Amino acid sequence: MNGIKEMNGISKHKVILVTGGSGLVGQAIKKVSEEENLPDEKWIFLASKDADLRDPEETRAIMKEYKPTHVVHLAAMVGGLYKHLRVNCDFLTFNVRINDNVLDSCKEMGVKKVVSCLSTCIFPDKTTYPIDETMIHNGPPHDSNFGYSYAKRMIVVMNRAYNMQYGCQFTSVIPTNIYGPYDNFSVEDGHVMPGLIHKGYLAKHKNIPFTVCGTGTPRRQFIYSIDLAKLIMWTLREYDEIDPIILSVDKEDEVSIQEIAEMVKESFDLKDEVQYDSSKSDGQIKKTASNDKLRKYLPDFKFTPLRKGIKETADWLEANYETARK
Ligand code: NAP
Ligand code: GFB
Repeated sequence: MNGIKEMNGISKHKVILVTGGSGLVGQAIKKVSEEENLPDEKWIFLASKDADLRDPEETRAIMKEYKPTHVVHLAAMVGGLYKHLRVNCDFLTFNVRINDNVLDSCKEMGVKKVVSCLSTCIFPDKTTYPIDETMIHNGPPHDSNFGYSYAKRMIVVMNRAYNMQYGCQFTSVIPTNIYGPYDNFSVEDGHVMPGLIHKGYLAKHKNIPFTVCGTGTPRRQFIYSIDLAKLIMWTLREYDEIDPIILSVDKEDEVSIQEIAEMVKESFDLKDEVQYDSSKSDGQIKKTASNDKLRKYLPDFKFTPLRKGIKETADWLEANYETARK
């Protein structure tokens, strides 16, 4: 880290600061950037212990410490449907503060480019499908995660305002549901994929019945964290628009929760039937997103097949169970 600080002062290297660098997406970018090992890019990965970005002073201090030329802004209060239903207001207020502090500090520090991370759950709930980038503000988001959604929608507004008044090159990406190594595998607080993979692990190793929450009928698009890392890095290097871009698998690759439950069952070689607890909420029924804009830029990008990504993530959890977030 010290070497990076010194180099920033005297060289033309890009110094790329990743907020939320200890999480699912941050760790995937770390892996890809280490494999690429480009000589003109220095990557710094922050965790919340380095700075609580809800605090303006801590945010300013960490920016001054590293003097990034570029920022990938991932840090956020993140969680699955059932956590959103419990603490919707925290999702709104924490994320509004984090985003305001990060973008304000980036403007103050003259950061050349910022890529912030949104989510396809921010789109209107009552809509036509597939959803595209132009539809963000066309109606209220789903009730279950309205706090998080409005906080994230404001990034789009802020990016535009910072560009209009100050000429800042602040943009954003909109990924679908993400999964992969280093996820939060908490059954109570996490997203569906890490939740089901953890439950698959518990069924295999502790004989606890493999139970899916809800009916299994809602549909989702899933992107593997390593694929998303590559696309975010492309966005940082090549994408020049201020308006957001959806980073998603094709709409034909949308699957039901039941289908992913069966793939998880297969990964752990479970024999018993999957149980469904239909007393639990299904949340949003679907949020099918279009990747047409992405395909215009990168027509040949190959996404990791879902079965392969699930197996790799399940194997990662088996190998790292003691230290994994859960
Ligand atoms: P994650 O694994 O939960 O990681 C969250 C990251 O944010 C961690 O590095 C965490 O630090 C950091 N963080 C949280 N609160 C912070 C605070 N107050 N100050 C500083 N850092 C803080 O999340 P992820 O899944 O990688 O998500 C990355 C981005 O993608 C987020 O913006 C999220 O909204 C978006 N996204 C996620 C999904 C998904 O399915 N996971 C889907 C669409 C969009 P610690 O590790 O120290 O806690
Ligand atoms: O990933 P998830 O929690 O959030 O998925 P969303 C919720 C869907 O998976 C619901 C079903 O249909 C649940 O009934 N499900 C089945 C489970 N079993 C489980 C389980 O064990 N855990 C969980 N969590 N769900 C999120 C937003 O929406 O999308 C976030 O709330 C975020 O803000 C994320 O943006 C990408 O896909 O519904």
